[in-house]
Amino acid sequence: MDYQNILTRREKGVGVAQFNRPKALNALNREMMGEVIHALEQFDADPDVGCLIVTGDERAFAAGADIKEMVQARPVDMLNNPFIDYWDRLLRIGKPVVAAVSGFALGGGCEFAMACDMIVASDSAQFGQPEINLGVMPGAGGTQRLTRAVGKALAMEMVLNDRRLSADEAARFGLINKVVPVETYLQEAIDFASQIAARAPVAVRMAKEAVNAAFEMPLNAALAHERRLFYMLFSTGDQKEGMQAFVDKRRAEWRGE
Ligand code: DAK
Repeated sequence: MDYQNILTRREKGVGVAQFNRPKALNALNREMMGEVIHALEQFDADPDVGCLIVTGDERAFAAGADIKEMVQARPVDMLNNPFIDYWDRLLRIGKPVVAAVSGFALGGGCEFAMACDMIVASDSAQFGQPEINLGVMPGAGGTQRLTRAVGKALAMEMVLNDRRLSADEAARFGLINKVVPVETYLQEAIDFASQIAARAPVAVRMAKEAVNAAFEMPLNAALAHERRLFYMLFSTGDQKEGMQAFVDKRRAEWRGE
């Protein structure tokens, strides 16, 4: 597919998809969302890629869904909009997805980052759900993922009163994994992702699924699910290799099977 709104590249076993509508602060329009999800699905199927990154540019990860596309929308237009289906497809990506965030991560941009598995942010990043200023509210997970990450008190302030979080605050409140200098944030995110990409691929995938189950299942069911995934990993060559390598005091060589 020939992308018009994103850039892609592969580095150190990491597939990078970059929003590329800088003049609109990477506002998430239909085309760009379609392209980024397509690119992530391609990377997910690529055996040479072990971890994925979504990023924007220094000034903006994404300043939200494209407001200009929504001004005249009726409920039925929003319902028929493929926008939310793209979110569901993002959640079906098997490999870990890291959001490398710099600048504005607002509205749908913040929701997109939160739908990823981990967030590495530059020290200039700003997280917020300003939909209230437009007479609406978050509609792609902002009231739910944010609340689970930062707690009710702060989530209420952010959603009801456009309270923004700096990168340091976001780290302190558990929304993101780490804060790095803006000059090197993408490279640091790639290094972060490449460490995960070098690990046993099937175990990484199952582990991601199990951690995410903590947000979606009751504890008993999630524990049972975790145990089944754990048992299943004993059918992989990587489990034999990993444990034998430990016994032999050598480095394991993962084959992803
Ligand atoms: N949409 C469209 N264009 C945007 C945009 C956005 N969200 N954000 C910025 N831009 C455009 C501006 O219109 C401007 O374009 P021109 O006027 O030059 O053509 C350009 O980017 C530069 O922006 P500014 O001139 O405003 O730059 P400043 O540095 O002064 O301000 C800002 C930066 C990020 C503070 C400001 O641009 C801003 O407040 N932007 C809007 C932030 C926002 O309200 N985001 C939430 C959007 S609503 C759905 C579920 C969820 C959603 C949608 C559907 N479904 C279930 C179907 C999500 C909705 C949202 O995200």
